[in-house]
Amino acid sequence: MTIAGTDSGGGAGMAADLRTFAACGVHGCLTVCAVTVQNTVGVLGVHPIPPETVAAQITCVAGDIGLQAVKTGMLASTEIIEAVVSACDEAGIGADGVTPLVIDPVAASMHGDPLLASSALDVYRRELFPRATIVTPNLDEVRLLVDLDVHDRTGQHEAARALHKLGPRWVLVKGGHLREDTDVCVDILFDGSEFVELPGPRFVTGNTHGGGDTMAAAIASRLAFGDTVPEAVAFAKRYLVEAVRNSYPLGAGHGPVSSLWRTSTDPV
Ligand code: PXL
Repeated sequence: MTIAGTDSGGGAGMAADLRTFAACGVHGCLTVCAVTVQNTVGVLGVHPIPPETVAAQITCVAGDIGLQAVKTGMLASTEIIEAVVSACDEAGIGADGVTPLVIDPVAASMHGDPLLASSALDVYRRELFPRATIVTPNLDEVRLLVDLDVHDRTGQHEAARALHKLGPRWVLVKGGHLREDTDVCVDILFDGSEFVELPGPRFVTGNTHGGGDTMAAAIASRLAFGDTVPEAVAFAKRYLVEAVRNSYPLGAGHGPVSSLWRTSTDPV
């Protein structure tokens, strides 16, 4: 299940999650937290869903279909995060339950438009992080969450340690925003004791809209099949590299990564 927001431009958020689930062979369920009015140029409006409606979507699906893995994206507000936390606790979702929980701590769009109330950071850290199987921040989200400016690999390690202290079982500090790496993009996976480096090529493209969502959805997909966290993350890295390699222009702004690079357009 994805617990996230919609992007009317179809590039990021829940649309990217569901494409990724489909391409990874997973049936995706959805809990909508917010509707964004958005195109490739920017976010024109954000409309949160009532928190009780958010919780009800999780509860009714968990009680009928059952959930093998859950990922969160845009959660919008403190009240929605609290609703997600209590519905997840009730359904056994999260690191202490039976269902793995991937937290992609979405705070802003590529254009810097806010997708999370700044007052919600506290409840994110306090309530959501301790329940996470894995958190997958980019470097902008690292700055907001633990107040660290990361410029190099050592900084990525320091950020992973600081984030791990907030309670998630695993931390993935993504390196896409690291300017000192000109040819590579290195993500760092940390379980509280060992660092694993995941190197990949860096592509020169502005079409990376939805990249973070796609990576977290690919991790959740593999966790749903029973992969370990390092296996799921290694798969997701390979998956995202191809999605960025196959990204495409759209509209006047930032185009999306291709979460459907594995599927065929040949007629049946
Ligand atoms: O890529 C992060 C993201 C997540 N969810 C929604 C978004 C975005 C980025 O724009 O719009 C709804």
